[in-house]
Amino acid sequence: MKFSLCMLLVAATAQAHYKFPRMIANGKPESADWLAVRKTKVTNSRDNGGISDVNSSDMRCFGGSPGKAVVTVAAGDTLGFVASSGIMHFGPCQFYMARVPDDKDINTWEPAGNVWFKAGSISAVQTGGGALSGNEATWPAYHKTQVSFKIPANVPSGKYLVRVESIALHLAQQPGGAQLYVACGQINLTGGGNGTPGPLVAFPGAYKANDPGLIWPNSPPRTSYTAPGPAVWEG
Ligand SMILES: *[C@@H]1O[C@H](CO)[C@@H](O)[C@H](O)[C@H]1NC(C)=O
Ligand SMILES: *[C@@H]1O[C@H](CO)[C@@H](O)[C@H](O)[C@H]1NC(C)=O
Ligand SMILES: [Cu+2]
Repeated sequence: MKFSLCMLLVAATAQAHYKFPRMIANGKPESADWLAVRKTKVTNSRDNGGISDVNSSDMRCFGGSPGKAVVTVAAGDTLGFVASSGIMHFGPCQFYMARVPDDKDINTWEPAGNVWFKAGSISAVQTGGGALSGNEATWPAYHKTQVSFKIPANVPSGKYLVRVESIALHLAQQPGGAQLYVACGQINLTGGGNGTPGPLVAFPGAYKANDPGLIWPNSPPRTSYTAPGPAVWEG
């Protein structure tokens, strides 16, 4: 009896998680899952689970089999990701980009070291002062089935990995309680500018388990929130 109840809870929890298997470029979602988005490890691509150890190398691309395609997108355009089954937990959703060296294969290049700049962030919105809550008004990404950002126009043309990250805060009352849902899309950026994006950070490395942006106390409720990581590079 106890055993079957536990199994039911596990099943119910698993359904509440999610993944990001397709990009949306030029207004159109890709035709199938895990083409230009590197397939995440089975705990995410099959079981919809997140990452709870921010020191793990999973923080780069969540494992990530080699990619199979590249989407072409122009600087200044909007790039999105499909969240299959929807973003079922509240928290911020952020986008990082890493330039793939010209002489490396975009399908297999490992984005280790300080290679990532933050290109977008959908964070908490203060709706009229007072406490923030775990609802859709505070968290614009919550319950969405797709999320997007505008690629800064000044990013130089070239091959990039685009890392989408949704941080689930519902169990983040203690360090290690936040769940991170991550995936890496592969793009060929055209029409770029001559900016120098930064600051560049590493995954793992950019986040600590006790970062205030990875903690969500129940009481007293927070009145402000800053997502973890560096500022968005505006170009
Ligand atoms: C994660 O890495 C940091 C920095 O190296 C270290 O201080 C911390 O103890 C590590 N945390 C875990 C849970 O391994
Ligand atoms: C990216 O686009 C440029 C310009 O059209 C092209 O020369 C290059 O082959 C493309 N690279 C990839 C990886 O698709
Ligand atoms: Cu969940």
